[in-house]
Amino acid sequence: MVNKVINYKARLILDSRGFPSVRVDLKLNNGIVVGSNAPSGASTGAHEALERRDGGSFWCGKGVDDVLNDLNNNIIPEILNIDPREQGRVDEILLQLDGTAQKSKLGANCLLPLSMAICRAGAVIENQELFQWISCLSESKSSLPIPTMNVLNGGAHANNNLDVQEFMIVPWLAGDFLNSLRAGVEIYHELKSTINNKQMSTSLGDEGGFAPDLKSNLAALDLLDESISNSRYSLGENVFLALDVASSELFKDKYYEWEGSSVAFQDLVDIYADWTSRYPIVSIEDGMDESHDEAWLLLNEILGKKINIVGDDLLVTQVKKINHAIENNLCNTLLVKLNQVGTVTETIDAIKKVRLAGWDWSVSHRSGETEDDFIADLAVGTGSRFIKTGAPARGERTSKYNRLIAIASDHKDLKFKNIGVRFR
Ligand code: 2PG
Ligand code: MG
Repeated sequence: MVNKVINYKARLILDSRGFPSVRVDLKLNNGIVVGSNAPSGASTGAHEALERRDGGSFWCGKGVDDVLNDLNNNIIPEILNIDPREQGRVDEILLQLDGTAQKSKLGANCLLPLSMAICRAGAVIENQELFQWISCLSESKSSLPIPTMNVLNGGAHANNNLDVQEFMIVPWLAGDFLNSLRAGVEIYHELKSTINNKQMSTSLGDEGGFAPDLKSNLAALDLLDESISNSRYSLGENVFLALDVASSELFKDKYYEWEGSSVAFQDLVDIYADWTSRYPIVSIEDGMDESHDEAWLLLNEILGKKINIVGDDLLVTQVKKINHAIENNLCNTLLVKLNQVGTVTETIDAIKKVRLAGWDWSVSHRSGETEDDFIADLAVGTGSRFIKTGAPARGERTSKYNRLIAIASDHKDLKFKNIGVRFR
């Protein structure tokens, strides 16, 4: 029997911020329906694949009617006769139909949900779980990623006074994903009590972490330290910390707007070095602006031996940018976001590139998410060391953790990633 898509529908859905997004459902000739959703970023990189929106006044300008029309009438019909297991061929056709460097013609929010739905279809036809199929496509060994849970939100994801966008806890109980997840959840609730006891706000930011006003960025690390001390876990032993500064948002006229003053990149490196000497920080993401190579080089030289220097806006999950960073020694870890590049094949190419260079990578959600749990399988199937998918709260975040829980409980043979000796 020839495997193919016999029916389809692209439709509007809402994302976690209440804005329109795109879902693509595909019906296969075995009767099974698969579907996937596009996520949406807020602190986006200048070079990432673009989202296409209708503009105008409906849906606050963020409507996706043009995308849906294109998918339903022009794009999905183009790939109907291809076996969905030919992911590379489908994605190549999508790239040709778009034909632009930044997916500006069709939009990443048009290409990606279709590309992901095709990947799900391939898994169904192969009678495999999605992560197993992704492991075949990426020629990787599957494993369970270490959760990096964003429990304090700032920057563009909250309306508090923290410059740093994400303060993450990294629970790691040797050898066991499920125990580590439990530790992260317990600490999240301990943090809520600690904040409550100080009579500060426990309102949440976009990724489900708390968003209180604090007197400095360092005070956020101290608050995590205090909450972890109140829990049964120990910082530096079975729980670590990670940051996403998202500093492109802070960069103005060659300086960084930091706690009310303009700070030079050398001083910012000193601040990070000081923090990493006080606290067991395993990674700093986007510590410098996406265009500031000189600053990245210094940061990577000073701290790259000790911790993961993660490129998000810097690399935008694109091989060209990754090559530049490898050649110029700008960082040592890739943050993987499917919609920064637009198709599953290009995302896997980016992972293969950094794997060859001996880097780590971390599969990531976006701040605007949906209940689609695709990235959980992407993290497992590519053997990602980390996954970044927000706080263990709110449905669009927990959908990923819940998928990981299902994979971990059903596949006891999967190894939990090692945090790496240099952090311990
Ligand atoms: C980031 C992400 C996800 P956004 O900066 O890493 O946490 O945020 O989706 O807003 O770019
Ligand atoms: Mg980031």
